Amino acid sequence: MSEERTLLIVKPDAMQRGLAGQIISRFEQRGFYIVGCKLMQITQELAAQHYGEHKDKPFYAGLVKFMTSGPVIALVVEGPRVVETARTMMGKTFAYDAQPGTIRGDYGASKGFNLIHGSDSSASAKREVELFFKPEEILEWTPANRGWLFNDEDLGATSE
Ligand code: D4T
Repeated sequence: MSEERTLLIVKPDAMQRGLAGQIISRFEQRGFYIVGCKLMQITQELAAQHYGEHKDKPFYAGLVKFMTSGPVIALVVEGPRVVETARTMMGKTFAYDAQPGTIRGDYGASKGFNLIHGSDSSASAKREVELFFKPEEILEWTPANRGWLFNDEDLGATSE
């Protein structure tokens, strides 16, 4: 099983509420590792590219206004099956609907203020990482405890 990468965004509501550290910490605790990280304010252009699939939806204007309203932290996080696992950790899209134990279910009760973005597939992850990060902004490294975080033999045996 090879490593996977996903794009996470700590959204403006989480930043304004001082929850970035707690949210990022969950991914570290789970065993995933940060290979890219930047504090930024998303521009209209970047928001339009990132949320292009939603441009005709009624919530699009509000979504772009929210996502461009203040600082975010964009992260590239790595580890086996990180795309799917991160989505499980985030919980359902609308925070009021998300299970306790998930990030959205533990910190949110809103609809659109849902704290975090995570790529929804390997293809989306590749596209979104390239949208937010230049290749030189991603650092190749392996944490010292990697061998105790993931059993690569098991992962290989169970992967499709
Ligand atoms: P993101 O992309 O922000 O991580 O969220 P999800 O992947 O979980 O959900 P999504 O792409 O379907 O929606 C993007 C973003 O739009 C907001 N939204 C969505 C909203 O305000 N009203 C709506 O009806 C929908 C479907 C919430 C997340």
